[in-house]
Amino acid sequence: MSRIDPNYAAVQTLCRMCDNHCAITVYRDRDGRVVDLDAFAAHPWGRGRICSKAHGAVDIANHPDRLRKPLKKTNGGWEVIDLPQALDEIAGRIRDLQSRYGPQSMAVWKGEATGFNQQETLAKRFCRALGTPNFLSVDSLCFASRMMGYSLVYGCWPKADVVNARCIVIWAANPPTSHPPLTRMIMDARADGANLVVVDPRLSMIARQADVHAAPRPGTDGALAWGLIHRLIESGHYDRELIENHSIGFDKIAAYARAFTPSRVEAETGVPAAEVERIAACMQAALPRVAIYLGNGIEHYDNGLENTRAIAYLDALCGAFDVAGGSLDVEVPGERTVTLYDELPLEDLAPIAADEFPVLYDFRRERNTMRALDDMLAGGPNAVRGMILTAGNPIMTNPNARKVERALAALDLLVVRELFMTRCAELADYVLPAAMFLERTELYCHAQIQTLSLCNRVTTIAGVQDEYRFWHDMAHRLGFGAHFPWRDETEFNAWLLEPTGIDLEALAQHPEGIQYKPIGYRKWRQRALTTPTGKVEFASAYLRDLGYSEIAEYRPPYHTREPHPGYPFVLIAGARDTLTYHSSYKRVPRFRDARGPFVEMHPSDAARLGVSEGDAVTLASTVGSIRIPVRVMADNEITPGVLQATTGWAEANVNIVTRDDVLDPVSGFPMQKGVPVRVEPVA
Ligand SMILES: Nc1nc2c(c(=O)[nH]1)N[C@H]1C(S)=C(S)[C@@H](COP(=O)(O)OP(=O)(O)OC[C@H]3O[C@@H](n4cnc5c(=O)[nH]c(N)nc54)[C@H](O)[C@@H]3O)O[C@H]1N2
Ligand SMILES: Nc1nc2c(c(=O)[nH]1)N[C@H]1C(S)=C(S)[C@@H](COP(=O)(O)OP(=O)(O)OC[C@H]3O[C@@H](n4cnc5c(=O)[nH]c(N)nc54)[C@H](O)[C@@H]3O)O[C@H]1N2
Ligand code: SF4
Ligand SMILES: [Mo]
Repeated sequence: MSRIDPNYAAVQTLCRMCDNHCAITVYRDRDGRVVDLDAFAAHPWGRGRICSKAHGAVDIANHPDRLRKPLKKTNGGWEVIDLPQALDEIAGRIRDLQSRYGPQSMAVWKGEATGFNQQETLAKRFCRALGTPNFLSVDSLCFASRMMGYSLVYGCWPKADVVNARCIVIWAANPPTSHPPLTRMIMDARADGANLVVVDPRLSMIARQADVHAAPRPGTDGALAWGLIHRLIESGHYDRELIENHSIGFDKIAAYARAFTPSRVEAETGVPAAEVERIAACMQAALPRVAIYLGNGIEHYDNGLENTRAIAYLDALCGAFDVAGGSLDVEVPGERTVTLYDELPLEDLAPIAADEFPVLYDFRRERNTMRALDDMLAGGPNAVRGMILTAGNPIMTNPNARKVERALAALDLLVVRELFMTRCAELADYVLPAAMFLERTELYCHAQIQTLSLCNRVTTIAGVQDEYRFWHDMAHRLGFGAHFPWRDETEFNAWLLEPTGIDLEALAQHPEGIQYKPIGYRKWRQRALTTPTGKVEFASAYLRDLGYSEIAEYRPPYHTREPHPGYPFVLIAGARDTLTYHSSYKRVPRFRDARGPFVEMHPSDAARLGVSEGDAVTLASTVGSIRIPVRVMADNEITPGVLQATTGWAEANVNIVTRDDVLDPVSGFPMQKGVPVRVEPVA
């Protein structure tokens, strides 16, 4: 076994094969080659367990297809060039574009693969210094809608304290596939007697474990939330101290909720009235220890933000906000901010991004990717003509993939930083090999346990740059090197840490992480929240002034609201699977061979269409169609008329079918779920 062989060095770090960051020990041989990894039990996150995806990191580190040299497109083919020359040429072309078309003609796009923390803020810093409002990212599809929905109410996105809960509500999420560490917490709390409620139109893995599983029609969750708000208020069980002294707009939601009787909720969502009562009873019996965890399944509907806001109200009504076993307003370590928003406000640039989706701009200082892609195709004064893309593969993951492809092809300059030659990389003018997580060092905060850890560089590939080094080298070539003065990641990390009172040496000595602050509760008693009024905002004057509704009024989702003749099915695309990760890792044979694309279908729909397990069907929406094999589910696993399809497979890219022409009016999130589609058997 490698792990006990004295020839191998063991390095403690965190796994970033997904965003859970479980602690791992990585083994490397004398040549610096990664040979194996296993769980690092001393770290409180992960607690000695890792999932099967983690091992794929070894395959990726050594993969024969890894990009190792910069490539330049010449006459439709690829030429290998030196890194300094590639960076010089790219800098020259950026300068040229910006002098001809203005600073906003450049964009930076950051995908999910480097996370939402340090690497994202570095990319934002570079973008600011470049003088463009066109920072684009996966935040237009992931997490930001939930973060904004909760933050509008609480000034923060509280973390469900599942371990200490008496009632756990898993809403639009399936942790056994997406968040294995959370699943273990749920199971421990269940063993201690906590009840589990799951809200999901499918009988997901977690729904199989539930005491109550409510299966609403896709995108109707807001109505269910309002039904629960109605029951909690009517029963008088809500937390009076929090509501009377620290909230605003309670009367307005109490009045609005009255219409959401259990029978009205049943009519809207399909969840039987008695089940609505059971969920409310489960929550009431556990007050205030009700932990609601809301997943990504809520976000991809055109009413996702308001549905989130309605669900967010429940924390406060349960008295669970910032209470053990409820939802925690976690504290941050207080590291330095990287984004340059204060130093370079660039007020004149804000209108482009802020006029489209002001809430996204206010919270994230970024532009909606769907609108930016439209501009790339249309040209015009705000058009993006050059882009650096890192850690993402939007042709596979943004909606209306054919259009994404056309938009990227229309650019004058596309630079892609990648591990592999992806669909997006194929369209680039320059492809730069990027470091994977085992080839970087960065800080990571497990906010839930308020613990800071150091992710260590385990290995290096000659000539392959980490994210910091790339932004640094580009900034120095473009004349704003003063914003990237640190020689390398380690110097940068030391600067980040300075105000926290924890230094790099201490972190290096504590691979199990350092808790920077003990968890505190009910902090709203001592200090104002960061909402505009400092209180829990059931009603938001900020949203009202922007022309949105003050409280989270329920609006049915597109597929029940708008007629769509010829498209009788409703498609949910992208429920996670244990062995796949978006479009990443498809090159790892042990994952690819175990899986493949499919669309889940109710047996009655399969019978009506005359298709059986494994048969190919055409799946079509108003924007595009694909061929994909059918998986016939059991009678109770999915609702008739609803389909669920895998994402990330080039041979059946479901995002060719999902739609970018219907966006949530507040968050700007696209319709990647709840898409009206038609299905036809392939002869
Ligand atoms: N193995 C693996 N893990 C991952 C990822 C991965 O690709 N693979 N991706 C990571 C990323 S980036 C993310 S954002 C997270 C997402 O992780 P989660 O938030 O847990 O999302 P999913 O696992 O997709 O589960 C969403 C569930 O929502 C349900 N759903 C769909 N529509 C609705 C609806 O209208 N209402 C309700 N109530 N439920 C609905 C789906 O059926 C599905 O079971 O996972 C992360 N973890
Ligand atoms: N229909 C539908 N579409 C969806 C979703 C859905 O539920 N349904 N989910 C959406 C969500 S939540 C998300 S987060 C997005 C994800 O969308 P993307 O961010 O586009 O994610 P990936 O497809 O994983 O692409 C990541 C790319 O980064 C590369 N990469 C891996 N590690 C590194 C690294 O360390 N550095 C660099 N520079 N590159 C690296 C990988 O090779 C891969 O090509 O997909 C979204 N798309
Ligand atoms: S859940 Fe699995 S892939 Fe994700 S960080 Fe943990 S071990 Fe790695
Ligand atoms: Mo995501």
